[in-house]
Amino acid sequence: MAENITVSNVEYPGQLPTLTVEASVRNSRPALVEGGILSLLRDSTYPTYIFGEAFETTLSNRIGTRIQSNGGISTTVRIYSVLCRYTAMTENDPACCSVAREGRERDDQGKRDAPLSTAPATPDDDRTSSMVRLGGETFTMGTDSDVGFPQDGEGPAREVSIAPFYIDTYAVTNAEFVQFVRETGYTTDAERYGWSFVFEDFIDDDREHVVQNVTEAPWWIAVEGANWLRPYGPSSCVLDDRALLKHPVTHVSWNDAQAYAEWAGKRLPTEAEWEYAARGGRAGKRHPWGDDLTPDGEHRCNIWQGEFPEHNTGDDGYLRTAPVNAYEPNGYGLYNVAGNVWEWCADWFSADYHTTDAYDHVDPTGPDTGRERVMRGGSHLCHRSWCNRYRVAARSKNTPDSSTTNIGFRCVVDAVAE
Ligand SMILES: [Ca+2]
Ligand SMILES: [Ca+2]
Repeated sequence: MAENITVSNVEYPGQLPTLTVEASVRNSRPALVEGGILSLLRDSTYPTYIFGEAFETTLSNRIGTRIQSNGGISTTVRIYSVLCRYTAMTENDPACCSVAREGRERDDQGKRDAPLSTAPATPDDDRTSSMVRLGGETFTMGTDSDVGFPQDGEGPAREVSIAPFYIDTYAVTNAEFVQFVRETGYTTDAERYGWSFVFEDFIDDDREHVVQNVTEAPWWIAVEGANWLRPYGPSSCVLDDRALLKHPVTHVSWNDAQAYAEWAGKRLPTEAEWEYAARGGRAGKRHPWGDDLTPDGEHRCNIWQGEFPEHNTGDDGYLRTAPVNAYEPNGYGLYNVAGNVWEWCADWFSADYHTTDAYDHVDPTGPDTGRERVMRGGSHLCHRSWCNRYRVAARSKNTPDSSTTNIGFRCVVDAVAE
């Protein structure tokens, strides 16, 4: 167990801040630790019962982490990067949707390609056990309605053809992400940076971990130690509440979602695939189930009721995330495409690329480069009065290494043509 930690020699030679830490460990022999800026987690606070013996082994191999210890001492030092700046989105990018991390960009930032194909799946493929086969037709993407945000590029409505594919019935859950991390030892961006954005009402009692508030969007708080496993701060844990395992994973960046998809033999949906699937066959409708937000007074998705951001009445049954199978599915059998969590798409975001000659109306994949990736569907923090982006044509975006309380994802695989 590391004790008496001394931090010195803070340097920035590469994409991650590097510092040297000397930690005296329980048996008094020194261990030298180098890596990203760190915080230390002890065995007693980390759920080693989930990761078992593999945890320490995996730990020392994590990217950006180098642990040298004398005499084979195995410490449970976990290295985080915490000195990062961030800014809220500008007025044109309402920060109610999410908020962007602006840290020291990693070498791969903005350069990682989104795989646009997978090994095609047949109906008996293991990957498709909880997926729906769709596509092979043309649909109307986007909207000409003035209800939305023309500056987001919601329009014009246009005909788009989609090849056959399978899409996850549900968003990826905490339970599935636990399995991914257990098998791969993957470290999320939030863990590398050492913090993530938590909606203010959700922060656990321990306020000492608040790093900074976002002036333009004070309901977003950067919380040290918040990540997919600890969604409300260091004293919360998705493993403490069995019910949470069936909720969508959150605090996952686009990079993290991409890594998960790769591991699962899947990929992130293109924005066109996502919208086609989300519409559930209901052409031109505002929501996946129709134009009325609450048909017959019934809530069909998990968003925000009441005054944002002061008071959420939770009329729809959930103040935070809902289980991935909550509410009625859409016409294609997909759950919670609208609301609950934003869902990352493969495409770079552009408000007008789809209006240019370069845009391909057959399986469009978005511009070749960009700064932010597309998110679709809105989240449990969306409110009618504020940004109304839980509509099926609505679009939003965030930088590929950003993570928050309200962003998750679902995956797709290519389908063998019938
Ligand atoms: Ca709700
Ligand atoms: Ca959703």
